[in-house]
Amino acid sequence: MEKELLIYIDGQFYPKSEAKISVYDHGLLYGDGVFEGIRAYNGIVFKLKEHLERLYRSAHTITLRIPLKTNEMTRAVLETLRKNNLKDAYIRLVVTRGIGDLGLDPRKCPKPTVIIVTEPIIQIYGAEAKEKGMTAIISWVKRDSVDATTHEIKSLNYLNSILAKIEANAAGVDEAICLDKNGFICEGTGENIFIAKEGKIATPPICTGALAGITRKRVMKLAEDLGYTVVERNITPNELFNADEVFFTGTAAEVVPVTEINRRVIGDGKPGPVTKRLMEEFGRIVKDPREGTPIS
Ligand code: PXG
Repeated sequence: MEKELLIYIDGQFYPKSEAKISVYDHGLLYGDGVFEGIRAYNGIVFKLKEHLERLYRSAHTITLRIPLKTNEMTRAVLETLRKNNLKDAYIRLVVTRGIGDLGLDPRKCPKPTVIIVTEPIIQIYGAEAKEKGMTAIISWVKRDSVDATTHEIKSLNYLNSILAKIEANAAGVDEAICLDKNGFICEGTGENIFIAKEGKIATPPICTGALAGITRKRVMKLAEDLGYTVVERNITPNELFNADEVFFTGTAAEVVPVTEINRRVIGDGKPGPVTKRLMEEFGRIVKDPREGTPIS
């Protein structure tokens, strides 16, 4: 039998089949916790520092005191990867409020639960999506406005995104795009969104309730370095339908073209030159040791 993956829970390692937490954990009972989805490429954890900074910011806002200092958390992540002999991996780091009673008062939860799951990369967005582009709908599910359930905080409350994903599934398309309360474009269910029009790139601001994506930030910088103009501004559905190109960015998605939205063809229906260039360059960046933290 193949050796089971080991999961880190509160400083101990457990085989995947035995990695369990209490039903009284407020992460389960109330979605009271924060998380990060991180990736390692070729022995380098891409933007680990930035992911940990965001994790601690999310935790700070919900007054969750993570029991490890950032350098200890870094070590725990790297140790989990080493124990599992992973060089290319998906890393899920979860910190919950911990075990309490059935009431929602976080003061009843003295000790946060820290979980680190690492797995080999499964191609979530396969080669086909990258070559042909993804299909999407704008869903009726509006992104929660800026509060603890928006993605401004990367919390364990993902129902907003999950509802939108259900709509995408029902419509038989790959992904859903959420609007903000004013009807402007916000983001995908687990990706940020960009448009390119006449060589200029735009992406919605974080105040629409979008996550301050780490891939988003890196791709904005990359595009600027390549000579493109990049602006954060409100984008309407009409502009999205009429963009030359639309693409998503995210840890799982990397850079991926969107070629059809609500049955409207985007541009000429094929991944465009700006998207292709960014996909290519981003593929190089993730393997650059300067962009992350080495596992060993
Ligand atoms: N928006 C939302 C709501 C997200 O959850 C992103 C944007 C992209 O952010 P990053 O920092 O990854 O560039 C996310 C990230 C998954 C999965 O399994 C989702 C995310 C990350 C990793 C995996 O669907 N969300």
